[in-house]
Amino acid sequence: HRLAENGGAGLATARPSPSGSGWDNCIDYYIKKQLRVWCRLQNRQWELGNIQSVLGGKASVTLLDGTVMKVSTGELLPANSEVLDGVNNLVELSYLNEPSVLCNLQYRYHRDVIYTMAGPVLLAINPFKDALNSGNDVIMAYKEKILDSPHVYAIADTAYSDMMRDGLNQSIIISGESGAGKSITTKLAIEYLTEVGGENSELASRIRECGFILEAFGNAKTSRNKNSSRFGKLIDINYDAKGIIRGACIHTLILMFEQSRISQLCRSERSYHVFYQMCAGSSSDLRDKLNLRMASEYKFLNQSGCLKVHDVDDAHNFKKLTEAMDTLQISHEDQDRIFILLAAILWLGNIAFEVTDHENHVTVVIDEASRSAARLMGCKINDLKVALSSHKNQTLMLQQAIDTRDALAKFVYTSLFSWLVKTINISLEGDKELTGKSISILDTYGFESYQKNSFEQLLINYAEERLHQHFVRHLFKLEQEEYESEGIDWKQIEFVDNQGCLDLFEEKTVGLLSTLNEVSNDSEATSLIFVNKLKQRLSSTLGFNNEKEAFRVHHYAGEVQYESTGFLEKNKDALQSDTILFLSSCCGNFLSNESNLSDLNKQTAVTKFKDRLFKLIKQLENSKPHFIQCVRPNAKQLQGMYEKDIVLQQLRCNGVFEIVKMSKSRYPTRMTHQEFANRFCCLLSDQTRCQDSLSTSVAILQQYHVLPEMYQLGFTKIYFRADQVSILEKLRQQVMQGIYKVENQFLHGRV
Ligand code: AOV
Repeated sequence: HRLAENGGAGLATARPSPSGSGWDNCIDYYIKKQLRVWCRLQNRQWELGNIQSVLGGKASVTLLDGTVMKVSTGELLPANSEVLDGVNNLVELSYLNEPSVLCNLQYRYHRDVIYTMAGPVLLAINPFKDALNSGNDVIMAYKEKILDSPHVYAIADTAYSDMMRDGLNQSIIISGESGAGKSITTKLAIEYLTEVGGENSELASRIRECGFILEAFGNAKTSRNKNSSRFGKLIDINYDAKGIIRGACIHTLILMFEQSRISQLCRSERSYHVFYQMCAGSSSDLRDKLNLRMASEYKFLNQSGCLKVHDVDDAHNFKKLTEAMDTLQISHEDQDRIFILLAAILWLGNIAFEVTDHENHVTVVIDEASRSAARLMGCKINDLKVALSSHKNQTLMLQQAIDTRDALAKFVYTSLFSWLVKTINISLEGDKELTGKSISILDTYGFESYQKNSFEQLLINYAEERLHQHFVRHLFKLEQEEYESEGIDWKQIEFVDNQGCLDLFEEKTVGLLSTLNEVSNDSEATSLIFVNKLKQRLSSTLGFNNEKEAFRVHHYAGEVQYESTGFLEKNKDALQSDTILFLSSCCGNFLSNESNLSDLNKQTAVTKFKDRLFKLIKQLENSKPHFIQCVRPNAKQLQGMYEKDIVLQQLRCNGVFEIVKMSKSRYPTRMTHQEFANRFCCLLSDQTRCQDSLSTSVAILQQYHVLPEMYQLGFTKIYFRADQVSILEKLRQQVMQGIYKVENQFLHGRV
């Protein structure tokens, strides 16, 4: 019963390898055996080759295509042997240098294998073409363990099995840049988790369908992704003790900061999908009821010069949307109310103002737009006119009136979105009494860095920093701290900790967010005052660009420059009191009773956002995490194109190399002495059993010849290398089934 014949993780290969002193000790060996090396050429690209000879620090290398190059030995790195080409887990590579890792991923990618493990983390490289390896048959293959290669399904299966085995909540955290594939990956995870927890097929299909509704209202075409989520979401799927789905709940990091998309679009971007779907796909009845026009006739939609997305059929998607709403049991009456408000928003955008005096004071033009908006919102045209053109009995000036109109439209949309999430959650609630543990899936926004970055990007990237800290904490900090406290012999692995950047944001009085809040509270303040205050307080950590009133933050994923214009207004996020009064007078829709209108203006956008984020992180802390990192293989969203520099930059930022290094030397399975002894004492004969759990554990390990390098005994726990315990588990099963007999052994019903 000798265990660990697979060599285990972390064993050194027999061949000598270049170390700190360079190639001196082993170059002859590489020449003699004709082992492959990586050779960096003048264009900085790495190519495979064989060393022919070395003279005075210069090596002569034959590349694969037969060319011979002379390069300094400093430009050579050891390459893995051919048998390791395209391994499933990067941990299996003997050499973990950058060209080896990049090449392994590329080898797989070009064979349509988009998933690879980096230790415990799944890497998913966006194929930008139809997912080849998904669907019911593949799900079944993973469920029945016929397939076990890296896949989202495999991760979901592990989460589900861990939940069933340990009775603990689990989470699947999906990260990656914008457009890297997070939302598609989330869909696949949900597909799997609803399938394994089957039986309740009605609920399962609701959980799957609600994604489509949320996408319609929360996703838009951006310059990086034609279906970009503009909100973060956490979906909990709740199971009973038997593992059957009993309900689900969606938590959103709401759109409150991407409200600007309702009234202002960047060139070639679009507003939320649902507007275009409604304009393209409504029945003639509905069109009449809403006085609906084509998307091209609405200012909120036509200003960006982009109304259609290649390969997207908005009319067809409108049909899918209403079907999904039916599945979620959103009544036709409520559906109508939703479309009425959406149409009201579009007509609001077309409302024009007329300047009435030389001081630029305005009045609302009474035309089709204002009449339609008033009718759809259920108010008198005169009330709308007053709400949009005056404040505290003073007539507004043009820009103020436009701002008021846009704020109203944004508020209506945000309220609608919140109402929708609440309604969906009621439909997914299921059977609360039967609910035991849950698996939460987190789909975030993804780090964003554009030529011009604003308030929205600052909040998105702040959330990404928080989540990255969660990742770092679980994969590096907690584990290394535990080894230390358990007295395990362990060499610390260096990693980049982003705590410093988080402190920059979160510092109580002088941090970036508090400074923004402080300045926003001052009604006289300007963005220049804000940037100057940042200069006073944070000049050692931030960079500045005076021309653009901009500041630069050094994020874990790269440096981003934020232009501060509009920051204060967006943070105040305030509706004028007159607008609030007006909203409470609207009838026939659910705006007036939706939010507690009087509470609206008490908090800044930053404070609300941070609150939500902290709640979300707290929930994640309460679960066992499984991580998936999505990777964008090129910047052009093209299939088959693998740009090494772009991939490398993402792998570096996410600490993939350190994770693999850590996994090579870590002990993934751990049990307390007591747990181990109780579980496996059935493998000992009566004579060899001991009194205390530590001695029993040691007796088991010795009797079954577990190699000393395969485990370590800590003060309270035993730590194992990968796969060691599963071999003992198999034996234990055989004992339980009577296939294998331990000499003189009696079970005593103890196991
Ligand atoms: P994201 O969630 O990471 O972006 P998506 O999941 O929306 O990215 O993916 C972007 C696009 O890449 C999708 O619309 C698909 O065309 C394609 N894609 C991604 N993953 C796959 C896959 N596994 N199989 C096939 N195609 C895929 V953002 O929401 O912008 O952060 O805010």
